[in-house]
Amino acid sequence: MSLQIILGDITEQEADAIVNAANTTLLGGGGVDGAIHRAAGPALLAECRSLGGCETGQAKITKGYRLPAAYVIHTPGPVWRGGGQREGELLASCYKSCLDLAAAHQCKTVAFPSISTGVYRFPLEQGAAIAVDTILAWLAPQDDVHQVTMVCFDEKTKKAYDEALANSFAANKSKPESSAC
Ligand code: AR6
Repeated sequence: MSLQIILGDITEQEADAIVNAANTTLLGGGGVDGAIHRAAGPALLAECRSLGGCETGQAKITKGYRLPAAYVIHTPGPVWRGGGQREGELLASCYKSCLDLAAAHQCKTVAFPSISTGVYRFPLEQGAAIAVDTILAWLAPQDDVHQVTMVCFDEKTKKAYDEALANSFAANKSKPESSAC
């Protein structure tokens, strides 16, 4: 079981499942959502149309079509509205819902983008800490998913996730087996 943080493009990841930072319509958009739909091809949108949208903090799964990944797990993250609208709780729910769905589909490798920290303006450092803590807490008691990768699209995002992971290690020195980098 491990969490790794890399710089890269999620559409190129050869994971069992990649996660899409979607919106509640699940009908595509810009950012990583647009990149995933472009790389997967039009059959992905056709399947998404059949799903009836998705609530913020929840997740739905489709096939990966032309992507190297077998599945795409779509999750609408919260739009940042100052922090008083349960944004942190909803962001944690996105990561947990995706991992639960991945495990239910026997996915052993899962790649995430940095959910909500782009167009949805969730503060990067805070979003990274929530992502890392939620993923490590999920990985700790079970081995359904062996490898989780955070795919950061730029250096600034990677630095924030590297720091969040280092902070998590520092806070959990007594539990060194809980993760690896
Ligand atoms: N691979 C990995 N990460 C990427 C890629 C890529 N190919 N492209 C962008 N990112 P955003 P959000 C990073 O805005 O904030 C869409 O229109 C990006 O640099 O894609 O959750 C949806 O339809 C940033 O770090 O997602 C929604 O309407 C991160 O992915 C809305 O945007 C997330 O940025 C969702 O906003």
